Amino acid sequence: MSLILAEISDGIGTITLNYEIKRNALSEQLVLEIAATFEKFKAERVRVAILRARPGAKVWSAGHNVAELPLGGLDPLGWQDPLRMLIRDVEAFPAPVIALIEGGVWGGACELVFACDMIVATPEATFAATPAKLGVPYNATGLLTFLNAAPPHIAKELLFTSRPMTAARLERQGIINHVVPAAEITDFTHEMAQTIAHNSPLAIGVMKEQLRILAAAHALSPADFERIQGLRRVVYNSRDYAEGINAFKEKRTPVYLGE
Ligand code: YXS
Repeated sequence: MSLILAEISDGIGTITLNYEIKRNALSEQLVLEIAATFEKFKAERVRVAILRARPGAKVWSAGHNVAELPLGGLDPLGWQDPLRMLIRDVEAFPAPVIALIEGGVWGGACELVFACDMIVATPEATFAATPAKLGVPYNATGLLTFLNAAPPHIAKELLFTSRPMTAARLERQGIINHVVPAAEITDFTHEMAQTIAHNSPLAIGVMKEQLRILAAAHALSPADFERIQGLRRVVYNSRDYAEGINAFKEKRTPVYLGE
């Protein structure tokens, strides 16, 4: 059974997350299906991609599939992790990706939405970044996504509190492009996509890639790289990391001891 729906119409490709039973958790299978769809969209020279959940969704995505977060001293967000692959796919897709948001966006899905080129959300949509709640040592490129999308104090409030933020608050911060009522959001987003689709796809694709390169242009010394890896290893080898994952699986509140 496919975990997404995909369609192309008038040069606009739409991917609909369709894994409601697990609240559109970003499992490896779902991520691979999105990646394959992006390849199909590329072959069909799609000019805009829209990433959405089913209309009326209460949860847009519950984030990384917690059941796929490794224990036993493995990096939970390494290069080959499905969420990391999905973020890179969105950033590398040669046309704008618009996130159409209804419902709650959680954890790694919050980063996924922030990595999209534009965000259109309903007033009821909420956004929560959850590494702190789960005890996960988020990775450097993931944190850079937050830092490139949000003012540092807002990024830190999202990351340190794990509390959902409203679409209105994020729109005031310039993170969300438009807040649109649910009844109008599909047409609104398609109208914006059609405007883009009538412009030069070459110019847009090259500007998108330049903006990606510029946003990622940070000098990091080998010593800094090794320090980051060492700091993260302490966390994913910690009792707290295992506690966060196990508490989620046991549907209880985690107790963090800072070790
Ligand atoms: O118990 P069953 O088998 O029915 O499955 C339940 C949930 O276990 C499952 N599910 C998930 N499975 C894997 N990974 C997930 N992230 C996940 N979220 C949910 O889906 C079934 C229905 O869930 P339920 O009963 O809780 O639905 P609900 O409608 O009452 O509540 C919806 C949510 C989204 C509020 C609730 O499911 C929830 O709080 N989910 C976890 C949100 C979250 O903390 N996500 C962060 C995942 S970790 C991540 O993204 C990064 C690694 S990080 O943390 O670093 O950002």
